[in-house]
Amino acid sequence: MSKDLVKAVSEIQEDEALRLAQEAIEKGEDPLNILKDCQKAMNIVGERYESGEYFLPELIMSGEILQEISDILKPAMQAGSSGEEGGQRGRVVLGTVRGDIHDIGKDIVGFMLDVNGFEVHDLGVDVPEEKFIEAVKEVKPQIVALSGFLTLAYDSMKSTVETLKKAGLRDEVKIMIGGGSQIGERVKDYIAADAYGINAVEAVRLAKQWTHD
Ligand code: B12
Repeated sequence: MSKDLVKAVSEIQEDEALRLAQEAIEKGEDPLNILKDCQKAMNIVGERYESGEYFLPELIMSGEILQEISDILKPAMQAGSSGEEGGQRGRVVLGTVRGDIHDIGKDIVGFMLDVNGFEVHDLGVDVPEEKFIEAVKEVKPQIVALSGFLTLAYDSMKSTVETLKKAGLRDEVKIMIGGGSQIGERVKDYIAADAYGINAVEAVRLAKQWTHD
C-alpha cells in the first residue's frame, strides 16, 4: 500500500510518518493495513540496526513513532471491533516476559482484545514468572497471553509455562504467545504453549475461539 509510510517510518521521519498515517485514516484506510506497513518499516529498522547502519537512538525513535501511530489508529480500530464491552467474553492475563521490555506489539494486542469484549489484565513488561502465577490465581483468566521480541524471551516464556505447571495452574488456562517475527510452530512447541499468533487480529481470533460456548 503506502510505500511513502514505510519509507517515512523506516527513515525515522517522524512528522512525515504521522502526517501520512493521519491522512490514510482520514481517507478510510483499514488501520490494520496501516499497521502492516509499520511492521514492514520496523523490519527494515531492525535490519539496519543489525547491519550497523542504525544504532540504539534510531531503534528508540522508531518505537516512539510507532507508539504515536498506534494512538492515531486506535479510534478506527475500536470502530471496527465487535462493540462488546466490559469483559463479557472472558479474562486475559497479558504481559511481556522476563528480560524483555518491548511493549508496542503487546499494547496493540491488549487494546484489540479489550475492544473485542475481553477483560485484559496487562502486567506490563519484564514480567517475572511469579507475577504471572499471582495474576492467574487472582484473576482466574481463561487465557494467558505472553509477548516477547527477543530470542531470550523464548526461554522466559518456557519457564513461565513450566512455573504455571508446577503451580498446578497450566490446565486452567489456554496460553498464546506472540511478538518477534521468528515466533512460529517450532517456538510454540518449544515453549509448550497452546498457540502462537502473528498479530493482534490473530490474538483476538484465538481468544474468541477459546472462549465461545
Ligand atoms: C522498537 C524496537 C525497540 C524499542 C522498543 C520500544 C517499545 N516500547 O516497545 C527499544 C529501543 C526499547 C528496543 C530495545 C531493544 N531491542 Co529492539 N526492536 C524494536 C523493533 C525495531 C520494532 C519492534 C516493534 O515494536 N514492532 C512493532 C510491532 C507493533 O509490530 P509487530 O511485531 O508486527 O506487532 C504484532 C506482533 O508482535 C503481535 N504480538 C505481540 N505480542 C503478542 C502477544 C501475543 C499473545 C500474540 C498472539 C501476538 C502478539 O501483535 C502485534 C500487533 O499486531 C524490532 C525490530 C522488528 N523487526 O520487530 C527490534 C528488535 C526486536 N530489537 C532487538 C534488540 C536486539 C533490542 C535490544 C537488545 C537493543 C540493545 N542493544 O539494547 C534492546 C532490548 C531491550 C530489552 N531488554 O527488551 C532485536 C532482537 C533480536 C533478537 N532476536 O533477540 C530486534 C529484532 C532488532 C534486530 N533485528 O536486531 N527495541
